[in-house]
Amino acid sequence: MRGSSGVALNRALLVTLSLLQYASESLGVNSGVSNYSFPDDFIFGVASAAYQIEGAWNEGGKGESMWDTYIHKHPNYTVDRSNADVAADSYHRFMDDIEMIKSIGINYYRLSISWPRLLPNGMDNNISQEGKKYYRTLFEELLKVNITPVVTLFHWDMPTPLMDLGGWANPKIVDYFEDYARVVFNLYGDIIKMWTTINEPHQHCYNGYGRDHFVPAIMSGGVGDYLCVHYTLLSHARVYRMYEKEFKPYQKGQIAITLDAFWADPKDPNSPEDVAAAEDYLQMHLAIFSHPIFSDVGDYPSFVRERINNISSQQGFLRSRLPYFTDEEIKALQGSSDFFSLNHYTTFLTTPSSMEADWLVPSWDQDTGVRMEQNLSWPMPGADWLTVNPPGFRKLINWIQNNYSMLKEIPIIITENGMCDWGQTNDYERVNYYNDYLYQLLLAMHEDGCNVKGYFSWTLMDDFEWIDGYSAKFGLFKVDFDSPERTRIPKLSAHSYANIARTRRIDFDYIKPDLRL
Ligand code: GBH
Repeated sequence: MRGSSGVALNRALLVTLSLLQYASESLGVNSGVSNYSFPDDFIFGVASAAYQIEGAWNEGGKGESMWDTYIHKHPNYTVDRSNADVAADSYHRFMDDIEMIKSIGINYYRLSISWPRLLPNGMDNNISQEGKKYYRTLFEELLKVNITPVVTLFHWDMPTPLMDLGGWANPKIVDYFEDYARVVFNLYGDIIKMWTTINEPHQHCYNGYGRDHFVPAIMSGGVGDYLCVHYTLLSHARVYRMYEKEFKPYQKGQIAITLDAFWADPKDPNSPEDVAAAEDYLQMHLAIFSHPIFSDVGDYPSFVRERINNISSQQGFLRSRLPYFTDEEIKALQGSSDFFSLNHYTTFLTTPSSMEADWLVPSWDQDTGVRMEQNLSWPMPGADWLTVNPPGFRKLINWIQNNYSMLKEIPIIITENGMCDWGQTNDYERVNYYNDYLYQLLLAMHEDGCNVKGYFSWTLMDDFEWIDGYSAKFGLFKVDFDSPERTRIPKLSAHSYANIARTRRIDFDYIKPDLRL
């Protein structure tokens, strides 16, 4: 008892100290109200994902997703041995969620449809009536209070029967995803005008197919992960073209793919090798997705193609581990996004490395050849992968804007940005995170001319954070996961984010460090 409260006290002290240090650092740079403002038509939203909040895993005729099946079979998979059977119970409490969004004056909500809740077997011959009704009601209730839903078709909860057939590594998934999307557009396209197809294929393929940090945890490094890359891209293109032909002419919506990227800074900015490593990382992990869609030439970047072909051949493969697109597929992919939907959280430092102890051979990591490190002088408020480095956000947006001339015509929309901590409602660090990241976004827009039209905070409320279970808290609202009601309480950051959306400016002094809820 005594021991553990000592630990708790130490941690509290540490947290307070680092908080004070961070507060003074960031106040030193920014105080008062930002001179730049967000235009009136700039979109401010909040984001969530079905599996992370809905719960009701076996209710209303829902089929299992691969996460349900996998965690039930491997209860120790998540760090806190939790699962998402109930999560924030949003399946039953979505009216509370809507009330929360309304209470902070936000009028865009990015959320996802659970594929197996709508199509219990993943296929279009069996549509769940309850599932169908649930999303209709949810979308209509949002619209009633002037909140525009932005809907993601796939945020990682693959129907188990389709995962059993290989999920995104199975070429037939392109057809099945198209069938699912067509059902969705038919059901909801009359009221939903902003869609994203697939959330963060990079995280999903790299961690889920190439490693075991995400379900399906296949560990097919350098093979299964690239199959996933290939068929998520083709599935996206298929759905984009289908929507364009069958629905867009009268539904008039917009549709994009959601890509994520860390920013990569050279560990030593004076070392040409470190500088090259940062660019290699961005090519191998972001451009592998963005180049086929947003570049003028299309296809995988030649750097990525050559790198993977060469290493494949050195390893004795007669065939490259990275599949090839046909000319027709290259064309279908090019320009297949009405906006650049970007998720961003953090920055890593890069140095070149041909081999790390924990890299599989073959693997995406080994093909990339870059060692990723944390800058320990940046705050790390909650997870070992998330350090706070606001300028990385501006650099990433610039990198994207400058690499793809198409982005002069179509905007970038930030569909996720946020940070995790231990869940305190007095989340002064999150207040600073949003202030500082949004300030860098203002600089990217006003000083660098980047074409950014919207921003969604990740996330509305604490949720099931995949392998981190409920241990990592990202919410603007705290959720009490011990109460049957899953009580939701606003954190300081909910107030300060609301103030930014309302005033269109950042008031760095709006929430004082000594303020307590
Ligand atoms: C996003 O992923 C997701 O879209 C969202 O669902 C998620 O809740 C949110 O961010 C917060 O994580 O390599 O083992 O350390 C961002 C990707 C997912 C990257 C977790 C870091 C840590 C896994 N992040 N990942 S590990």
